[in-house]
Amino acid sequence: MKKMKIYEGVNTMYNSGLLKFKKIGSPSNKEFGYLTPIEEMEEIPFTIKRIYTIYGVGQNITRGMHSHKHLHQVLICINGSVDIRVENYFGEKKYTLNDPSVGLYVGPDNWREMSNFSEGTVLMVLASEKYDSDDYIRDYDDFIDYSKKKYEYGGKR
Ligand code: T46
Repeated sequence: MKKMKIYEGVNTMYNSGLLKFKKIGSPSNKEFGYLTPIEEMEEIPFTIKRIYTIYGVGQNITRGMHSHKHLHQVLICINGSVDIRVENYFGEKKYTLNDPSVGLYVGPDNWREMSNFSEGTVLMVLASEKYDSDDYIRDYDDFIDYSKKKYEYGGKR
């Protein structure tokens, strides 16, 4: 994992926060628009092994509701808007993603919930590992127990 400057959330949360990407273009040149380059180990603090997109989600749907033991991810809302609630042993925080030049880094041991998808939302996720169903903790009580055992006595991250 590469150390990245996380510009929001770093004081309140361990292991998650917003990453601001470069936005090439200018408001005075509306016709050109913008371009946001994203490279692994540059804007993204890990090697990207998998990309998936979430789209076509109904408005009253909540997705996620699990944590990961080892997976690092960056969530980028490339169209529309979605709320992401992240919770870990140290606290919780809610983010609204609605800008393709912003990514939400979510590391291991974070419970995540995605809700309030606007119509047409496309959420792209860059992941540090290939899909592994054994990496998920899908039961909230198991997540709490796992986190307590890992962090309660100042356990290592
Ligand atoms: C996460 C949030 C942000 C695959 O076969 N391959 C994949 O790479 C993924 C991500 C999922 N799947 C299958 C597993 C399930 O049968 O797709 C189905 C839906 O997956 P899930 O219920 O885990 O989807 P979400 O939207 O609740 O969670 C996903 C990711 O799984 C998760 O890692 O952090 O998006």
